[in-house]
Amino acid sequence: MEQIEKGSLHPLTLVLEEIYSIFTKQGFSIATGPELEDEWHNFDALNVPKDHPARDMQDTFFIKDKPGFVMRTHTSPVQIRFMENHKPPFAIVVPGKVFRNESTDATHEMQFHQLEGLVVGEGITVEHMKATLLNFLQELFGKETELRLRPSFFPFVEPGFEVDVKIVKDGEEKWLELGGAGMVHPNVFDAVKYDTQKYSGFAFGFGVDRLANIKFGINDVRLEYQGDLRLNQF
Ligand code: YSA
Repeated sequence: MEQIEKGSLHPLTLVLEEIYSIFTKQGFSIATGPELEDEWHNFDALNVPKDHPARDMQDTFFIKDKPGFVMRTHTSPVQIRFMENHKPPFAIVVPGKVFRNESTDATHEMQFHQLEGLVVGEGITVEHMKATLLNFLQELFGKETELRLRPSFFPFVEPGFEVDVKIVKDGEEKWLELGGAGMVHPNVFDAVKYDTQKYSGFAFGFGVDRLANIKFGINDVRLEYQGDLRLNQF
């Protein structure tokens, strides 16, 4: 009888399942939002005005037949959608596919996945952010994993940070950039009519493909979208 090869889960699915387990154990809920997004949620409400150079940071696919709409360039608009319908305190993570009109290479695809996080309540500080991120990365990559925050700019946070992770594999150390994070900007809270005197919060956004590649030793993000059955090995 012909032997039929057994399939297996995609590396992105595997890493996302582990991510959900780590965050739900800590009391986070999982939220989602639309891939076709209006510019207000994708940019304006996130403190990125129409003429702001920060819009150039993300190469946008605009929708010809639907003016005012874009393929979302990041999962951050789901922060706004969630806050429009919920009152603090809460802690969420948001997985999702995002799209950017850019040329591809081993670390860049036109479609990829991000994981957004948002924690809002009274008395939330940058220390809570650092502890949450470190715990997450150590659970995912092991107890030796270290976190590095570098000052950076994202319009929707102040202060903002670039998040790097130190991976130790076979005795070798390597720093890799995972994404951004910071304390939610008061203008973002104003957009969703939260009391900025009462509430504070932190947010973060990581590339899930990058997390999966580190986890499984995959060296080219484009492999994840080609339906290549050799990915079965993970
Ligand atoms: C920052 C601060 C916050 O409080 C919340 C979220 C963020 C992240 C922000 N929304 C953002 O999208 N930043 S980013 O453009 O630097 O992308 C974040 C991560 O997505 C990158 O560090 C990288 O890991 C991944 N990424 C970006 N472009 C990519 C990509 N992965 C694959 N292909 C691409 N083209």
